[in-house]
Amino acid sequence: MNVNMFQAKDTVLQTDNEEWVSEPHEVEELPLPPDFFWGAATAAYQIEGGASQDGKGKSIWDTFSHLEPSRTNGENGDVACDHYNRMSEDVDLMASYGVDVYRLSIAWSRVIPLGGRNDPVNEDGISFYNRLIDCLLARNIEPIITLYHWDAPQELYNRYGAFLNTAEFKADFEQFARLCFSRFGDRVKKWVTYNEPYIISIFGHHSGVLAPGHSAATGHDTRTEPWRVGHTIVISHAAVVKIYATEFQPVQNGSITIVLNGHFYEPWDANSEEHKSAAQRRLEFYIGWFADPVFLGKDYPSQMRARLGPRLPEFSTEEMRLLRETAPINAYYGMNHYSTKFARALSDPPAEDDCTGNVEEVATNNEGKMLGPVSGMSWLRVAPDGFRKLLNWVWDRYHLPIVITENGCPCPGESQMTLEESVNDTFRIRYFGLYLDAISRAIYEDGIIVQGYCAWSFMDNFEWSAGYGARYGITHVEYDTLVRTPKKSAYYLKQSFNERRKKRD
Ligand code: GBH
Repeated sequence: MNVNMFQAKDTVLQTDNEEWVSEPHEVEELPLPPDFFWGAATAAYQIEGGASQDGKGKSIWDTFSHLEPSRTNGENGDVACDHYNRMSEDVDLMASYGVDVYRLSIAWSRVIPLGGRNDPVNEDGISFYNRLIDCLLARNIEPIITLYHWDAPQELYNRYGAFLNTAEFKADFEQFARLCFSRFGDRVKKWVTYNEPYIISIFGHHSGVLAPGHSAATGHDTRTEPWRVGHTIVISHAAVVKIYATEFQPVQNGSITIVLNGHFYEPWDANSEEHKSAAQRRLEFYIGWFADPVFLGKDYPSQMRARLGPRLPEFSTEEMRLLRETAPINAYYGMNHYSTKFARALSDPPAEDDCTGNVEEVATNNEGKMLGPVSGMSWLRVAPDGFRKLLNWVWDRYHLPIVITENGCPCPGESQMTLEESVNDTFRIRYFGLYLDAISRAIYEDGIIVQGYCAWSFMDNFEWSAGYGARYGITHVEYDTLVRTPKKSAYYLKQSFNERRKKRD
């Protein structure tokens, strides 16, 4: 196998020379529907900066990124891309890429500094998002707004443990959502409640890699915390969907849903029933955990009930009714997807705080093969076939239109590159091309409805625990000067979407 097939001749990319399970094909620029929309995504804490500007309160990321010793590579989002002060320049730039949509998130503690339902509203924070929304609409870019992309007001953890107290958190989240719908909903028609509940629950309250950093090592109960957090997310999502549907949708006519992330899982041994069912179980523990209650109005997957027992909260009769009532209101399945892994069944008994269904995630299969070329992140391999299989898995189980709300990668070695090297991002172009071809195949060969696509990310930004080294942007950001420079992939996406959509005119 020729590993250089994935490398551009004009750049030096460090990919490994392992053997891959299925070779990524050449990009074919396959068609997409004429009304397919595309854009780019960001999250408030990763780009805004202005950490305490104009009355913003502290979020758990302000706390977490200032811990000693650092858990974020010695870096923080105090300034980030300074988008808070460079917003209109950024919107001009995205307009020059020809995007249809821009997916952003609202920093809760910017609009309600303390976060609670009886706490004061910060009008300066409201006015920032008003200006941003108006700026987008003036350039014909539709905002897709996520209410919660990981930055809970610190005060809510101080008061009652935030997600760990379902009733209190639900009431505060409802009020925050109401504020956003009532102030912005005249112009914002696409709402997302939560970004990636799995990550909030597991990475925030089990491994502790992300804020608030709860783990066994910090004395937290990792047997139960993630499942309580997940429960709070499911219930408060449904409650906010109901509020939107009853109080706002009739007049504002927008839509609402949730965004779930997930890798696809191939069995570690493709010929073994044990490992095949481990792959299926891993998908249920990752995606079904949230998607079954939210989109089907059903209990958590039965595999989870069987394996987690009393660690997994029960839905009350009333909660079940709320889930059944709100499930059909969700407008589409919001999918964040980056890569595929192998799932390997572990031997029983599982660890007492197991959260995977006793499945190990590995990068190599039983024959020593890898999934595909590695990007700038070791976990993120180029595996467009896995993406197509995940689209099929989600479609078969939930029968909902899908919007890709995040997809992208850093180029191999990009964290060490000069500006000139970084903007010549042929690896990323190839990744986008192959993943867009996979969407085309899913639509035209598998009969799946996919409506739109957001690249992650509009610009390089603060990549959480990895700090500023991991560059996912289609725009390069020089952090010393905060100068933005478009990468080639930005123009590739512009041209590729134009051409792909013409093919079906
Ligand atoms: C998304 O999370 C986020 O929404 C976005 O803010 C972020 O910048 C972007 O992806 C890029 O990371 O333990 O092997 O799964 C994606 C979820 C969680 C995926 C952490 C990678 C670590 C490797 N990510 N995970 S692994």
